[in-house]
Amino acid sequence: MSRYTYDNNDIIYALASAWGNSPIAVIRVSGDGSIKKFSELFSASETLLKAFSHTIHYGKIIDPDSKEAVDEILVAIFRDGRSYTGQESLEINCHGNIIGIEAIFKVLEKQGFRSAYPGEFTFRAFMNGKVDLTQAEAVMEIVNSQSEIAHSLALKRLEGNLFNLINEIKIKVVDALAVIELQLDYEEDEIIDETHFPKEAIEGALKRVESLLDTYTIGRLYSEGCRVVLAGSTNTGKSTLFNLLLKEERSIVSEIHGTTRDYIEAKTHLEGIPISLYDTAGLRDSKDSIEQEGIRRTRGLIKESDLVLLVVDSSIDGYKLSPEEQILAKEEKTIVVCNKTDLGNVAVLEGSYPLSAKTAEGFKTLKEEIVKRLQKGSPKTDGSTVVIESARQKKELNRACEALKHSLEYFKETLPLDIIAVELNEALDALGSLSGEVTSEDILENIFSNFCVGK
Ligand SMILES: Nc1nc2c(ncn2[C@@H]2O[C@H](COP(=O)(O)OP(=O)(O)OP(=O)(O)O)[C@@H](O)[C@H]2O)c(=O)[nH]1
Ligand SMILES: [Mg+2]
Repeated sequence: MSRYTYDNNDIIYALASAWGNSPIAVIRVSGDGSIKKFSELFSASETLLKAFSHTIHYGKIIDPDSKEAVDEILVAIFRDGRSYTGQESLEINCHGNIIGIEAIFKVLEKQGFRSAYPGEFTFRAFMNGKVDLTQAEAVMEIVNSQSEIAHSLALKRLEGNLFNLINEIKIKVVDALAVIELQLDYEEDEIIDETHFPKEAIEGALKRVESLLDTYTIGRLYSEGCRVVLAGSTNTGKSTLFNLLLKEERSIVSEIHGTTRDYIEAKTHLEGIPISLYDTAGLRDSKDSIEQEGIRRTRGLIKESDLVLLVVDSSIDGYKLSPEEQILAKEEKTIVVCNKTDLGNVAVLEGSYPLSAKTAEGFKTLKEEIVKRLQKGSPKTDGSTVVIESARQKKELNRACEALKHSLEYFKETLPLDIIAVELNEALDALGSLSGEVTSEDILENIFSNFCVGK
């Protein structure tokens, strides 16, 4: 493996809790013989050696050189085959002080334990058949999830829902392939007739693959979130709306044009969608070089955004969009917000959303529109559906989808059966890669090296 060499024979350790001071920290240890080796460092070594799996024991970690106690700990024992990794494992509950944790690490190193690489515990779990690849990926997604819905979607994958669904699809393809191969054994012309062709099974598999593919945008949206930029001329109320969306006074608001000169980023959620929200420098011709730079950055942010809220001051008599605003307003990802409607005499532009960022009138409708636009017509989810999230899963599903479609086309074109069988095998291979049954080492390493250490 190019980046890390995961050697499953080593005894590995890592801090499983966050790196920092806390009341309690958890250090994970995994590897064959780890209980015996650890017992040599533990004050109650005999107890540990005889301990049943899933029991917890109090004692002290002793430095083998100085014979001094390093910390008072509770250690949980997991016997071979009954742990997260599938190997003999330990979980050390120690005091959550960095200096103390490092002292324990030193003692573990002296005993020949090795610091784990990112994702190495889950890699071992995968290699020992404790989880399939979709579940391993879900572990990382759970750790990293930024919203309740993202967390719940990943949890469903960890429970094996995606794996089960993939298996159901695979069964259909295997059934179809069996029929084809049987024909291949007996038919001389190698062309199958309508009555014998397993069209229903293939179509059923294809339908499921397609609907799973449809969930990608939504899975991505909830796991990665999106970028929403507030833009427009100066003094239109961008910072006021920014604060309203955040429910806090983050950005400076004033009647002076050009108050916001550099952009401000903040994280928030709308209906479970993680959002990076940007308040930006108002767009205008400016001679001030700092403001010019701010405006240049605004334009950069607009380019990279998923959604732009173009804020317009609708209280100005005869208000007209600048040429730059006109172009922006026409973009698909733009919502035009006509702000300051509380001032009366408003000129609300066609297709725009009227708002008073001051009184919050129109805010609910605007928020609903933002969510709708971000979801882009993807199927709604409350976190209970099975969705795919990773680009890798999408790629494999696409491969399966193409192969299934080809098999149906080739049948229509009355191509020989062995060509159809090749496509069905290709679909099976893609589905197998998805769950990790037939995945190359490079891909595995890529997936697991993106994990955090300790998982
Ligand atoms: N009456 C009224 N005043 C508003 C509203 N929204 C913002 N304002 C006022 O308009 C002025 C400008 O608001 P900001 O939020 O600072 O505007 P901005 O677009 O961020 O301005 P720049 O940072 O200069 O580009 C402030 O005095 C706000 O109190 C609104 O809905 N109604
Ligand atoms: Mg501002």
